[in-house]
Amino acid sequence: MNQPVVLTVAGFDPSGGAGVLADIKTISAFGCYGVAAVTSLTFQNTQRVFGKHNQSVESLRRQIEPLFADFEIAAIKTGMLPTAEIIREIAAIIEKNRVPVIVVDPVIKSTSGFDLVDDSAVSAMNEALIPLASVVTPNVTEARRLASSDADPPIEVRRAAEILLDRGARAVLVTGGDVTVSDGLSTDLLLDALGSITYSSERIESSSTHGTGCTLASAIACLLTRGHSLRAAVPLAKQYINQAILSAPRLGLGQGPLNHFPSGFEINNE
Ligand code: PXL
Repeated sequence: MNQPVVLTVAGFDPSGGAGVLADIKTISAFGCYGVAAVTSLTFQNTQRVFGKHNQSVESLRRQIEPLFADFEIAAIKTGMLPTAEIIREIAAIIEKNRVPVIVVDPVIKSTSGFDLVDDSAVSAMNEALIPLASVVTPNVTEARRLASSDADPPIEVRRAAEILLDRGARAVLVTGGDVTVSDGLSTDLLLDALGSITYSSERIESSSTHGTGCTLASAIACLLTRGHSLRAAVPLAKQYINQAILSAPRLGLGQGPLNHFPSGFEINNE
């Protein structure tokens, strides 16, 4: 069986809802082989984030170099990259190793509002990593934060996506529901060189949404390595997330984890 190797470079969430554990479960669900490098050890449960202990650039390099020496890495998915130095290191690794698929999930805050990255990470993300991305997957808040300064009035989501595309990303997928103002629908906006397309599905009210961003980005990375176009991958990944929310195990007292192995979700692994 041909199993593409997908590397996630992200934070460690001990409760398993987000970060590398969510990524590895998703990568496994999509029939790929997951390897991981941890950028930060976070201290959290489903209710809140209590803190974090970032890895050094050297620790990150020493996690990743042996993987490139050993495997053909088909895709990299990045998540929580807590410092400018770490972002620049990952960018250098990507430039050196020519990985075909780069999915950048520009994590900034946890759902509960904890700052997962330094302020300096935002400009490093814009300058060093977004130009290398096959696709960037910010939510609406992250898209606005990356594309504009806090001092400015909030910019339109589409404008934010255009700015990120202009910085050199091959595509931008803004997630998070309020791209169009229509009740009961969750709408994502994809912008690439061909133009824009929106994907709407019924919004699911659920408290089991921990790690949906990590999971979506990992699912897209796997589908791209399987030869799907981005425009085909996005609705498939969204369908997977919806199934994962609807069949979530209702664990924990806060924002609970997804079910990363929903039954009835068939992935056509060409
Ligand atoms: O979903 C954002 C996110 C990403 N990565 C890690 C996290 C979180 C949210 O808590 O902990 C490690």
